[in-house]
Amino acid sequence: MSELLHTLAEHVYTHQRSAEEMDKLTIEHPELTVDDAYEIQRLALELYHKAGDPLIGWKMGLTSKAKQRSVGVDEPIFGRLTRSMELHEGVLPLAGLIHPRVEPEMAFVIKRRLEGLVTPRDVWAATECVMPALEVIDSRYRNFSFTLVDVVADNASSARFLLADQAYSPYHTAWDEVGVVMRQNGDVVQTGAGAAILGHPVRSVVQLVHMLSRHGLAVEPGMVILAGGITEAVHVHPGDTLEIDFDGLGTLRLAVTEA
Ligand code: OOG
Ligand code: MG
Repeated sequence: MSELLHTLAEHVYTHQRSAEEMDKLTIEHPELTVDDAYEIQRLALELYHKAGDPLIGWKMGLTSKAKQRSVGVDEPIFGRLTRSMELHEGVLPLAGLIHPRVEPEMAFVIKRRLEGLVTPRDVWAATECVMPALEVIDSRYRNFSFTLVDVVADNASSARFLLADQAYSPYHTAWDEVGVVMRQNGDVVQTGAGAAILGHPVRSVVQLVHMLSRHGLAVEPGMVILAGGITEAVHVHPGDTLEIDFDGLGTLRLAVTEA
């Protein structure tokens, strides 16, 4: 089994790097479990690490019922963020991506190690700041279609992310009540509120830490956590401009370019 998981991890890594679509792993390997899928995710990320692209954080995915329904999966998942996934300006070159989608997120930056059965107050005490953010997801599976096992093995569709320049104290506002409006080329395409993330984004961080603990993992100081999409993700095309307005907290802009 462990040899198969290594082989599949290399397969997934190759497609993540080449941006070529692949078939669902579960077509050929229906026997794979969710734990196998997290092991494939871990092994693929070892390959990123060997290529000089270290882990800098974690993401939660499928944290709202709407998102779970839209992809046909009924539980939250976690993925790994590496250094090369972070955008440092509001420009998204499509080179290296297959069929990207963009979604509004909230990011937590953690200053103290978090592990085990933490509570929301442990998370607040360990949070340096919270920032508006966006995530670019890009499933490596044909037609963006997958099962729970497939999407976990493909690192929860992680591709790119952008954090706002402005960081806020965790106590700055009620994060669940922050309204978000996403415009694409001037048209409103999605609206939502922080509460879409498991009722309150802090709950997503709590759940992440619980899930990591089951795998013997922890959130280390300095790491960034994307708490989950606040709305459905929208397809983007070359020439698009996206504006994501976080009520009272600023606007994130993204220009989509060919290369
Ligand atoms: C899985 C990743 C979802 C989120 O925030 O819900 C995600 C997918 O829909 O491809 O990043
Ligand atoms: Mg996301």
